[in-house]
Amino acid sequence: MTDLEKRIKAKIPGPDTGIEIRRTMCDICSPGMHCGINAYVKDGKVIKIEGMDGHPSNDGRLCSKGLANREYIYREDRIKTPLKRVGKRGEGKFEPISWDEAYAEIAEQLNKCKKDYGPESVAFYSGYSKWYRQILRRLAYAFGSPNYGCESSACYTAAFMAWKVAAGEQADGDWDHSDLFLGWAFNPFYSSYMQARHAMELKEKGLKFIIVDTRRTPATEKLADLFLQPKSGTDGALAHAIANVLIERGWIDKPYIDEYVYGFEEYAQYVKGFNESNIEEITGVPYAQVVQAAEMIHENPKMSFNESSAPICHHRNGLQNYRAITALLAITGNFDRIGGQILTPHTYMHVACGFPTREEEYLYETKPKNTKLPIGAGRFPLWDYLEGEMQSMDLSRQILEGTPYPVKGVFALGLNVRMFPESKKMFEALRNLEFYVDTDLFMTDAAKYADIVLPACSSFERGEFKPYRGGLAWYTNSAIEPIGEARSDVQICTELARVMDLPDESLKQGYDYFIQHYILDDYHVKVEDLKKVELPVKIAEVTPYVPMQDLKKGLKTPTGKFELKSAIIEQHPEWGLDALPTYKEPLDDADPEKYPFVFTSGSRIPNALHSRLHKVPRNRSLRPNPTADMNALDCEKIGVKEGDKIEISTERGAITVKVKPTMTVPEGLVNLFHGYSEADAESIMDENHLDPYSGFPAYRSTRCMVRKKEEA
Ligand SMILES: Nc1nc2c(c(=O)[nH]1)N[C@H]1C(S)=C(S)[C@@H](COP(=O)(O)OP(=O)(O)OC[C@H]3O[C@@H](n4cnc5c(=O)[nH]c(N)nc54)[C@H](O)[C@@H]3O)O[C@H]1N2
Ligand SMILES: Nc1nc2c(c(=O)[nH]1)N[C@H]1C(S)=C(S)[C@@H](COP(=O)(O)OP(=O)(O)OC[C@H]3O[C@@H](n4cnc5c(=O)[nH]c(N)nc54)[C@H](O)[C@@H]3O)O[C@H]1N2
Ligand SMILES: [Mo]
Repeated sequence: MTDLEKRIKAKIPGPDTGIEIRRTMCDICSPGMHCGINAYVKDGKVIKIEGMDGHPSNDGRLCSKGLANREYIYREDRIKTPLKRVGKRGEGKFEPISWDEAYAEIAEQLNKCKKDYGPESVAFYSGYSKWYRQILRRLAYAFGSPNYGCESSACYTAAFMAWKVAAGEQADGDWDHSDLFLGWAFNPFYSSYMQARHAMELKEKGLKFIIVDTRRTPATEKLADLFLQPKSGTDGALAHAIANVLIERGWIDKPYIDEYVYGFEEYAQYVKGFNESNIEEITGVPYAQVVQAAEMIHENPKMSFNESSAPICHHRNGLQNYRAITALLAITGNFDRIGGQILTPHTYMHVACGFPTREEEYLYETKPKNTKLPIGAGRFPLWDYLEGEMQSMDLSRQILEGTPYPVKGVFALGLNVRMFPESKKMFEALRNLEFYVDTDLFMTDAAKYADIVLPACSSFERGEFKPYRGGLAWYTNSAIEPIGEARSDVQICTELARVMDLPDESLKQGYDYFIQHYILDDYHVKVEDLKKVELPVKIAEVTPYVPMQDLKKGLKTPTGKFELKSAIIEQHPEWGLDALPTYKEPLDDADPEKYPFVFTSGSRIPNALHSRLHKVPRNRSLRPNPTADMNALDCEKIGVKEGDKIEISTERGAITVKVKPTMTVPEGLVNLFHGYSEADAESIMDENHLDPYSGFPAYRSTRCMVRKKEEA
């Protein structure tokens, strides 16, 4: 080997080796992360990746998902050209067409839906990807449809709504200054490793932890000073019982409550119902531990709480349970105080970057007026009142039933059918559409139902504006040319807006126009200049936090106070919702004799992200089969050992997976990750097992039966 060959083999960058380091970003998980990546590129191909040193998210590190990027972007089933369906829906038979043909067909068919049934008959949907959402929303509104909606119908928004009900805005934990961290459904070792590191550092410095989880996890083992293990979806009752002890013993901040909290007397009366006589039966948590939690809260006055964008709210009583937990902060005076929970207006994509933007203006200024209500608004009035977008959990029902009005077209970016409970209903709905476009990197089962499939490019093949906490901003550049004819989602939406000549000049100007004029103008930063910086740069000073300022000024709630009793709900008795954070039983109404186990699905695993990485060989090899965790004693009872197959059945259907006997889940619980096409957790859930407050699906609490599946 020559010296040069050796250098190429070692992937050493330089003009002689032809290897260049380009800076890009991992877009596989959520906007709260988005780690920096050095992509080593040779001859237009990424040959190596590593975490970017000095990047505010990851500073040189990458997780098992981030490290998958190279295999992910080069997955064999990447869609390379626009496609037109030639077979039956779902069959997967397509022929390539040009972009011009695709746009022309989409324009014609969407306009036909509009003409025949009205603009609201077309829904604009986005799956988990987020970076283009402002543009997709504008596209929907420019078309005249109120039906913009997304995966956030099942993620984060319910927690956001709980905060809006209580405090008018989202509040984040100031855990750097807390004495006690209430890690309620807190699994950062698997769901966000940077938070796990941070938690471990704070633990070293003396921060105390209460961890509340249905399972044993690294957090319960490494962080918890007290571990409470409630039954799925009983969190509200548990929080009320803790509150009751705090109130009975006078361990609350009465002057603070008198001044800044609304509805305390009624709330205090209500939580009396959760006590020594019933709490263990409802939640499975011994009363002594409830008292211990209250004692810890009393002894460690500054307390904050994690955000929890998913598990607390993935129950039919989820939003109320979330409110019950936030109430603990209010009664102990830990809202709008140092070391407690602090209002953090989310300045961009719900991430608190520390600088105000005009994102909201861009999102809502063109929302059509005098149209029909968005999908789901009638069924989930609080959702509609607070969010005003489509509650996507009602989409398949409305397509199939046509009430209150017909929905005949769907324009989707990254639709995953296996995100919708009773997923076969969504497949059926897609089959019944008059026109359906899906845009994805891969030929998914959802894409196979589409009339037109468009190829989207990955974060390596395009640029993206990206702010980070601390007033930082970044704009990535593409590291490689798009694979095949793939285009970026924002390019697709804006080109379509131009082809259709929709009445929105800002939208037609494109993504950079939005970033420049609505996000950066106030900071005198130019998009072109931002594109030239290597690492995120500070564009704005973050205003220092002033304790109690928001409370003194008055919160954005009807009473201006922290509302234990929601004035919004009180003012709308016709909604049939409770103004107090009342507790209701989470499980569905199936016969407990016939379905003695509880099926919970979703708890994050390190190597997978929803449906995205199950087909990436390296990640798949870490967990080759969809596998359900069951308590070892339960396994003994039903006569299965590690690797045996079990059938999990509910009133909606059955799936077969391998079993993993473990002590991490309690007796009675069956835990399975989701997103697998061959073992679709959603297929055995009920599409109507939803939270009436938020519309969120109860992914984590369905009664089920389990039996050994004999090999055929
Ligand atoms: N059982 C169960 N189900 C759950 C959950 C649970 O806990 N349990 N969690 C819920 C939560 S919190 C969430 S956030 C959702 C996840 O929501 P999903 O939308 O199901 O998420 P993904 O499977 O990651 O991605 C959807 C699609 O987007 C495609 N995609 C990726 N990048 C791009 C892109 O840049 N452009 C386009 N157009 N497409 C792209 C992917 O290939 C994929 O097909 O799942 C929910 N589903
Ligand atoms: N590796 C990986 N990371 C991810 C994702 C992924 O798919 N894979 N998804 C991303 C997304 S979209 C989201 S929303 C976040 C979610 O991030 P997390 O909220 O951390 O997600 P989970 O691990 O599902 O749930 C956290 C913990 O809640 C527990 N839990 C489940 N049900 C209950 C309950 O009823 N009560 C209580 N008290 N605890 C319960 C689970 O056992 C789990 O340990 O993760 C993000 N990060
Ligand atoms: Mo999520």
